[in-house]
Amino acid sequence: MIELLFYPSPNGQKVAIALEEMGLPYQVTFVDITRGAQFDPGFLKISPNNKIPAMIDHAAPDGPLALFESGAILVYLAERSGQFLPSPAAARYTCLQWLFWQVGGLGPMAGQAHHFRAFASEQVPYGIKRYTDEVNRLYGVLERQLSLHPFMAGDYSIADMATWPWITHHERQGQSLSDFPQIARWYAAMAARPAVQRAVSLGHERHADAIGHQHLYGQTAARVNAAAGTAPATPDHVPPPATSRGTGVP
Ligand SMILES: N[C@@H](CCC(=O)N[C@@H](CS)C(=O)NCC(=O)O)C(=O)O
Repeated sequence: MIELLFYPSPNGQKVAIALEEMGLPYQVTFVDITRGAQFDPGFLKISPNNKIPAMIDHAAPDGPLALFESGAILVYLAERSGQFLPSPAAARYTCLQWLFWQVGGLGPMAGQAHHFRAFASEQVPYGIKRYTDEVNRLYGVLERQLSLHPFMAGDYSIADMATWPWITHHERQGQSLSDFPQIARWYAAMAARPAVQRAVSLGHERHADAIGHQHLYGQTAARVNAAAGTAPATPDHVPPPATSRGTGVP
């Protein structure tokens, strides 16, 4: 059985989509990142980056295997199930390059756009413009790719599963799908898939609130070290005051 350490945010949902699409049996352990559960020493042993998603394959062929980082987890699950990551080299690396594009590009940039546009405790016009523009550029890249292929890497793959949950927040990123008709087509096709619908319904009632912001923003190395028991707590791990602007993760 695979244990998914999960919160219903885009990075958690991408793994839930993969598990549902692959038909792998799994159980969900909710990690409430809005209440600081990502700093529990037991969780940090599995996910030293104090972020979801993480997973444990309790029945892995060589013994229990724990992983963090959504891209690594998606590749593992694709190989475990033999689905959604082609074997021939050209198709495999095409899929991996788009997966890495999401994990290293769209995800972090969209996350910053969410922060500056919806959650920051002060309005920073430069930050808002920089990340809204960069997400817009990335949407343009995705639009061009989807004008050539039905899915990001040709056939439906873990690259699409990684990207789709981030597009659900296009409005928060300052983007309109009417400007990107190929993304809109692809987005609707995935939204209609029962596996995607099951995945996004997982824990959908959970939302970050002002207390959540105290745990999610203003993190430093000192805070993680203190939580992991590797260094004494210092004053700079005290959470900043909550903002009243917006709710949600990330
Ligand atoms: N690079 C990571 C990013 C994961 C990530 O940002 N997770 C967020 C939720 S979407 C999180 O756990 N945040 C908790 C925190 O920052 O303390 C991945 O792809 O798995």
